[in-house]
Amino acid sequence: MRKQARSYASKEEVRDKHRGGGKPAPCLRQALHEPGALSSQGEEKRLRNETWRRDPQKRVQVVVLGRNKLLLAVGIFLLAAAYLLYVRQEQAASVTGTAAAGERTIHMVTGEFKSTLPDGKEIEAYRWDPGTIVVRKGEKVKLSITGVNGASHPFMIEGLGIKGEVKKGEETVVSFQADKPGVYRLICLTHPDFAHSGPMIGYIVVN
Ligand SMILES: [Cu+2]
Repeated sequence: MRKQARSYASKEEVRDKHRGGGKPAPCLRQALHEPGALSSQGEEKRLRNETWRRDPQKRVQVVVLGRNKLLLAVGIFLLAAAYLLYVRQEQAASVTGTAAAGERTIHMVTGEFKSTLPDGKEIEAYRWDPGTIVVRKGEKVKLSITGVNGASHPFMIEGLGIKGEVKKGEETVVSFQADKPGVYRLICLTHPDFAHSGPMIGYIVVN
């Protein structure tokens, strides 16, 4: 009997299991009825929606970043192009300057050589620097001379009928056009030779 009863009881247990009276498997419970499972599904949906909603913003951000970088790149490119253009124009200007087209400016300064002899005597010579310039026949030349050494240098350019004066710290500009080839002397009237702290003579070679 005890064996039968035990057997019956075990049958009941089996029937209960078949009716679904027992606790359902955790995985099934989770999938169908567990609020946690639903909320996790909802969470997933919500996250997905949020991602979709956020995505266009991200795309906009990416586009904005891309546009900024593009503008930066374009800006850098334009700056580089402008610089190259400027350099090329400068080079072209200096080339045409030597090609006798337009007026060419030549810069010059007044300089001074100074030395002390063994007996303590000081000697000096004022100079035009550069001492020699070369121009073409018929070329329009603008000679700009700035006074560095010496208070005053009154000068003349032989054969061109030009006279002027260069003072310390000041710029003197003379324009000329030599139609005859030759060597024209730029002479400081105060320092024309060694006896007068010179020779402060420059040479304008016209080819
Ligand atoms: Cu002089």
